[in-house]
Amino acid sequence: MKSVASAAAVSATDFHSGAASEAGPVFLSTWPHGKPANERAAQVFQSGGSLLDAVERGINVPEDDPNVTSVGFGGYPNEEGEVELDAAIMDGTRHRAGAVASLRMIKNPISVARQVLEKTKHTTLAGEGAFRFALRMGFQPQVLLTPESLKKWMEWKADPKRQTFWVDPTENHDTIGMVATDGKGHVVSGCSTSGTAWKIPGRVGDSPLVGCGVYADDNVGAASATGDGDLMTNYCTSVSIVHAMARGATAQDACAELLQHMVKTEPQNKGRDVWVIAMNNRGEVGAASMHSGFRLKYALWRDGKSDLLDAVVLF
Ligand code: SD4
Repeated sequence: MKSVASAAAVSATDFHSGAASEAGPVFLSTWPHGKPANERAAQVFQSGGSLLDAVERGINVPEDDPNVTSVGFGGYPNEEGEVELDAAIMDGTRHRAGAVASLRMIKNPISVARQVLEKTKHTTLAGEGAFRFALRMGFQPQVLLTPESLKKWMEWKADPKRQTFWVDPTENHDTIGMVATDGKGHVVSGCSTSGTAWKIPGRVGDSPLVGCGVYADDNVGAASATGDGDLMTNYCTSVSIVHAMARGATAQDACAELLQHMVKTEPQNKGRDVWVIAMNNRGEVGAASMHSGFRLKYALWRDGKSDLLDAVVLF
């Protein structure tokens, strides 16, 4: 039987190859901190950097910001009080990604993921091996807990009624997902996170997994996701969206189609935290929130204009 994926790969060629416009670059990111990230990415690209450089350096902005409590430095730690970071970056031209999972003590996992992409034949490095690779690449180890994130962890630890997983979903949704095009049909997808707060050590979320947190194919477009990675991993979020675009859906409809499918397979998913962004290789974008309880704000940079917008709510 022909798989959905292979059918979609065929239709990717049918629908979109060569359809890219000559418009300018577009950067699309999750959450309000996506705005300064897009602005940095645009600046890097306009100064002659590649699209991969732009997405990497854009994502470095929330990674470096201690006030963004679920990305990079200052991200909330796992249940043992250690920050473990996940990130991936995918190049739509080479159809290849670099990724790191459960990386400790290095504040810019997206840059380590980029090194995996550029310097190795591997796609994903995890844990101790990812850390040792980062050291070999010249990254400096540092403590990633801040006084604020340590305080939050101690409060959680001290609470006898604490949940052992995802204490307060409304507090910790700051993962950065970024999708971008150069305006000439090339697309890149990047994602970086400290994952769910108080996670079990070693837990790998959707963000560093190719097809889940990131997916990019110059023939079609790119997607990324933020939210409940333990749920979304099971739906291969980003590749599902890109394949829907390959079958002819707009970026917005492709986002909606995936969320509807998630609810069709399990009605309770209506209440789960799922937020997705997508862009086709012509720079047309989509963004969707599963429910109105916590609506995704997404950042869009286009034609020199940097905006923060509300995603479409499905349920
Ligand atoms: C994860 N998807 O590790 C990430 C967390 C996230 O908004 O995106 N929060 O499951």
